[in-house]
Amino acid sequence: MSYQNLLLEQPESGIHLLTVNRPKALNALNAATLEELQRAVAAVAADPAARVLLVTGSGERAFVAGADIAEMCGFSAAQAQAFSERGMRVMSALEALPVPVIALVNGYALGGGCELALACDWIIAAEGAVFGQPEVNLGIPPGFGGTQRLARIVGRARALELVTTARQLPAAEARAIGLVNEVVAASALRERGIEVARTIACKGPQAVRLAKQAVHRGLDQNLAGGCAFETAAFALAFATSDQREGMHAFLEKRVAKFSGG
Ligand code: DAK
Repeated sequence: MSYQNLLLEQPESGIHLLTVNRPKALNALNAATLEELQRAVAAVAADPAARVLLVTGSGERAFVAGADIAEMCGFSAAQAQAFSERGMRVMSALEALPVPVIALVNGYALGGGCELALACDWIIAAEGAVFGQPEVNLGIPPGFGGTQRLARIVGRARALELVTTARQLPAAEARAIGLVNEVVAASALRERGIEVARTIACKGPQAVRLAKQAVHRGLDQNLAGGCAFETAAFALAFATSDQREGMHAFLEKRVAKFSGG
């Protein structure tokens, strides 16, 4: 599958690395890039051997500096709606991937770029990364789920401050408010992402998928509903060969060899 604005690689077995690659526009998301992102996410979803997806931006300055302002500038309301719907579909598809998705934020993650990172399961940031929802500077509100996901992650008051003031946060502050899990040197970002992905890739693949699904399903409903889903996921794991392998390996004091079955 060929892409003009993305790179989709597999640095190691089961580990996919998606790079938004429009460095001249600081990796801004135009409609063509969103369409390619949709295809790339679908390709990862269709790979039964996938274990983790890492998402980053090319170059040293930006993860993604937002939706493409030059393209959006002349939109009619109908075009804006279609663009927002396309972006929303991409973010939802990313979030719904069965495998963990980790954003490696290497620079500016602004507007649609911050929203792309928020749609990933968690964020590892380079020391110089900058986060923000500056849309109100342009006379628009966020349009790819930023008002919703940001509030769920950092809480109502912080999200409201960020989306109404357009204040940009350095990586250390983003970590302090729970937007970012970990901050590393820029030179170590890719390797740290692969290291975390490797840790996940050697666990029981079905168990990882079920655990991810349970967390997401639970956050969309009340505690009782979430716990009911967790019970079903737990029971389902006992129909897998990986559960038997994992438990026998523990009892036999050896490393488990998971097959994904
Ligand atoms: N779109 C298009 N081009 C961009 C861009 C963007 N978001 N960000 C940067 N660029 C381009 C610049 O125009 C410049 O291009 P040339 O002039 O070289 O051709 C090149 O990237 C380098 O940028 P700068 O020269 O500005 O670099 P600086 O280091 O001086 O500044 C910056 C870096 C990231 C602080 C600055 O570029 C900046 O403020 N960029 C815009 C950031 C921003 O406002 N992002 C939010 C975009 S709005 C919706 C759907 C979606 C959305 C909202 C609603 N609906 C339809 C409802 C989402 C909106 C957004 O994401």
